[in-house]
Amino acid sequence: MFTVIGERINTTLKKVQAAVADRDADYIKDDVKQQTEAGATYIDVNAGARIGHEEEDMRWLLKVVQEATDLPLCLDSPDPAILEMAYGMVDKTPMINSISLEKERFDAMIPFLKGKECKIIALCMDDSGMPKSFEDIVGRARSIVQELENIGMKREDIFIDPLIQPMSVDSQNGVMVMKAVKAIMTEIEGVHTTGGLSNISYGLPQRKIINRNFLVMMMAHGFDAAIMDPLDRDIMAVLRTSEMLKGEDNFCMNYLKAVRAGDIKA
Ligand code: THG
Repeated sequence: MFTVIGERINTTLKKVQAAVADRDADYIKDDVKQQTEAGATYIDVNAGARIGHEEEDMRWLLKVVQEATDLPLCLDSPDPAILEMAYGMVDKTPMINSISLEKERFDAMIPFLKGKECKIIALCMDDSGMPKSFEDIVGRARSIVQELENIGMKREDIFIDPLIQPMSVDSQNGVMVMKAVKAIMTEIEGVHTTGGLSNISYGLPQRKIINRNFLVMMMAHGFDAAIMDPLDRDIMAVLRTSEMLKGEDNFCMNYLKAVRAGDIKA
């Protein structure tokens, strides 16, 4: 089954930022309930946008979000200290977003991860910056999987984020990441791939059309998890249809169920 990481509890979103600043728990809970209802697998929680408030905002959000859903959380911060605090506050085995090969971040995350029960998103980022080629992405994926397995993490708990970069920046960014996903999913058997889907459309008009088409193409290359908006009904319909077409929906049962529920409709 495809993993849907619901991206909406993120203080870069203006309404979420206002709700967090006002400690408006009802707004947050309503959004989380809608994402849960819409078929999210994890709820991403990112409190990074109010500079100087990340720790208190993250604490408050984790309490409120867990009151609204039984889903596990995806703890989203570049700061290892925030991730460690957040890990201690969750009831269900979380996904940690993220570790990378950047030395400072890597060295702080490894001792914390050792022996912990969790899923982990591993970014194909190192101290030289964003990947510039297919080879960069796949090489970094191999290194980080090796490092995580060395501390006892299971391959099936690792979600490689190849770092989806905008088409508006380079017209080869789409094929670069799709080819890399295919290589990672075939060469590193058992690992998962994920990433912020909407990065692909940044800077272009009609972003939702781009995001939907990109999701189909990524899934055809083996992409099996995405950080995305589960309240976009059309992208969820595209997702369920692609799963069915990939042979991952026995007797098209989930597809037919979604049609009957009115969730897939031309
Ligand atoms: N990889 C990993 N984690 C990530 C990202 C990634 N976490 C953060 C981000 N990228 C994914 N999360 C979001 C959350 C919300 C939106 C996009 C990505 C979003 N953006 C709208 C936009 O860009 O137009 C609206 C912005 C606004 O309203 O201000 O909704 O890549 N591992």
